[in-house]
Amino acid sequence: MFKKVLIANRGEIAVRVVRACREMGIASAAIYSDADRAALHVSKADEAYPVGPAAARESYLNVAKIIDVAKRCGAEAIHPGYGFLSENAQFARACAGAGIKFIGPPPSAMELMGSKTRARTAMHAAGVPMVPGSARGLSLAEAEEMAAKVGFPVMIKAAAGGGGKGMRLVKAPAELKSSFETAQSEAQRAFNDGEIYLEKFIEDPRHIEIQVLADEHGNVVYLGERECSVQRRHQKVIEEAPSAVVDQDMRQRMGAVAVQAARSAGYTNAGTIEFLVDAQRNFYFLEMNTRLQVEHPVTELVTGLDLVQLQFRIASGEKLPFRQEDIGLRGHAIECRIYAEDPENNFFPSPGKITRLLRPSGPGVREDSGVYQGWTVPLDYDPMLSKLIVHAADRGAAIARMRRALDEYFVGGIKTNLPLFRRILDHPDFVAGRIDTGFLDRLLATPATAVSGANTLADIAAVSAALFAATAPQKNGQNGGARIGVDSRAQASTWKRMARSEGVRKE
Ligand code: MV4
Repeated sequence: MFKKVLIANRGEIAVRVVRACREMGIASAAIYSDADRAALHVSKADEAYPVGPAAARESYLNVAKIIDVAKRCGAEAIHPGYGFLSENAQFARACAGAGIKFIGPPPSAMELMGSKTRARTAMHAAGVPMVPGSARGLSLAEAEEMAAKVGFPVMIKAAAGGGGKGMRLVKAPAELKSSFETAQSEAQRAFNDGEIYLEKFIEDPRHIEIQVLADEHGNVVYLGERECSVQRRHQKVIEEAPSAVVDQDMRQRMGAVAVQAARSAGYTNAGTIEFLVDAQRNFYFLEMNTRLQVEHPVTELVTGLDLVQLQFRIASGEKLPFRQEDIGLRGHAIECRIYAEDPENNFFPSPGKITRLLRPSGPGVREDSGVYQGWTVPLDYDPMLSKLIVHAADRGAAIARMRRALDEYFVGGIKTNLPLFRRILDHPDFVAGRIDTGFLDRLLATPATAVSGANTLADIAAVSAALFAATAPQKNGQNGGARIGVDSRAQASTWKRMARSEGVRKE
């Protein structure tokens, strides 16, 4: 096993990787930009090294600097987290060149999956089900021919894109030429690669992905699926495992396909195969993510495995410590991504100082956070603050547990998307598992109806009292915990409860 690992990331994922290091007796080295001197991951790691200015390009994306730090501090391996350099094959090559193990797949597999057309060709050859369309880049004339063959509507996509970048829906033949030309020039500008391919459009699909693990001895397993359909602008908002539409038979078929995809790509370490699932529950390969993903904890909770520890074991040359038949799924897990953004103002980022932080805990609650009370969230990076993850016996119990945990969660000083989650978790379609990639846009298109009893003078008084309670210094010998006048609403908010106990104290 490695003695020291450098973590080339920040925020909650850097903290998550430090925790795995600590449990495995591996020394952890953090890096930080000028904006992150006081960041949580810096204080959690055993060592921390500055890598440059706030701008990611000059710090967290500075390949030469990061490799230099790793060499100087004696790290034998680099964990890239997600985002930043995690899917950069050149970085993985540079690590290898410096004699440092990159904790992830071989650069060749990263490059294959980085080109959507190369990936489609390879996956098609491996027998992976595909949305009907082209495997390679097309000229306009070829695109017109292909569109006529698969039928409208179609989607044109940039080969170098992914995650929704460089995509266009084309509803009718008359629109194809201009859409193709704009998509091509956009892709050329954004990715320096104008290659375009075409697929039949799947209407309101679900996004369901399969987690795989592959060791360096040819063993590959799948760890079930994650349902990731609740998203906005290609940013996932809630993920869960298992999916309400995947039964044991479908899981086994998707898993076998994912394992075959990973094998044929020469894949090692942790990876994810994304699928589009249509209304008839047909599944189609979308892309492969060649990194540990944000939403890995839901898989950890239902499998009981530690994916980051397994990444370290795989990267150090160990064999997978289990076989497919040893993997079981237990209960249901849901994750909410807590962002510093304002749902009232088009989800505009809302960085700033966290003046008050009350975190949820208790049975079945996990919070993977990158922040602390008193810290100022910088505006230079993705504004995700933490991930709130719950685990319970079944989906209904997990939803109830998440509502309870959200009630316990309070972030003061900045706007967060916490109020959005209550709306989602109360929505009849979400509760029934009727979710697809259009769910959240549809929910956001309907104005937030006032919760019964909200916005009254009493509520304003309650909120004021809660803010007082949250910021006033605690008096000795007072717990403020007297409980009278139990609310008929099963889920009284933290604010209301605090306001009530505050009222009791003053009487
Ligand atoms: C599609 C599609 C429908 N039909 N392809 C969006 C992200 C990018 N990786 C692929 N995406 C889509 N591709 C065909 N042929 C619908 C989407 C899509 C989507 C996919 C996954 C998760 C969220 C999404 C939101 C809108 C559109």
